[in-house]
Amino acid sequence: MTVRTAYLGLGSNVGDPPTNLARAIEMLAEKGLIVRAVSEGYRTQPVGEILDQPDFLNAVVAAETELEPEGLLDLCKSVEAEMGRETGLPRHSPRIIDVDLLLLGDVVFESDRLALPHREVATRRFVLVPLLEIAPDLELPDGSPVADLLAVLEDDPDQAVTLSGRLPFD
Ligand code: PH2
Ligand code: MG
Ligand code: MG
Repeated sequence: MTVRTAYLGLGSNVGDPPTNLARAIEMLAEKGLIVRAVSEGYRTQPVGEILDQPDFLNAVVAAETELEPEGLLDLCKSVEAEMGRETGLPRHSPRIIDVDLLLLGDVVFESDRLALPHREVATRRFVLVPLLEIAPDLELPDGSPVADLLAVLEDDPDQAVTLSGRLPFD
């Protein structure tokens, strides 16, 4: 078995987002992930297909795991389901919790359920800012620096990302 570092992107804009993110991270650990780093929370403007919805709280977690891509995706989805995330809504609807698998070591993977690296890594400030906070020297599987992706997006006025502070862990 290979131990890899996974980077997970978390987001919430329903209920109490700081509590929701903290609870999701606790559940990831309860389900066996070894959590190594948690970014601060960032308040972010909605991006994507539904812009008229509350701001999100986003964060990124680094965790070690021996799981392969689909198994780790199942674990992330089980956290969403157990936290009561509604299913069957239109894409990009408001949600109590979203747990996205961004990167898993240097794995490049594609199935009908999952792509690694996650496609949002390259284009979303709400992913890149917290990711680079906890892993400033991170590289994509092709060896390109993740920091270079943010430099390209730095000036996008429709993707405001504001530091919100530490998440409420016990
Ligand atoms: N997630 C989406 C769509 N849009 N916007 C922000 N700011 N943060 C998110 O986590 C987010 C989003 C789909 O998962
Ligand atoms: Mg998402
Ligand atoms: Mg998702």
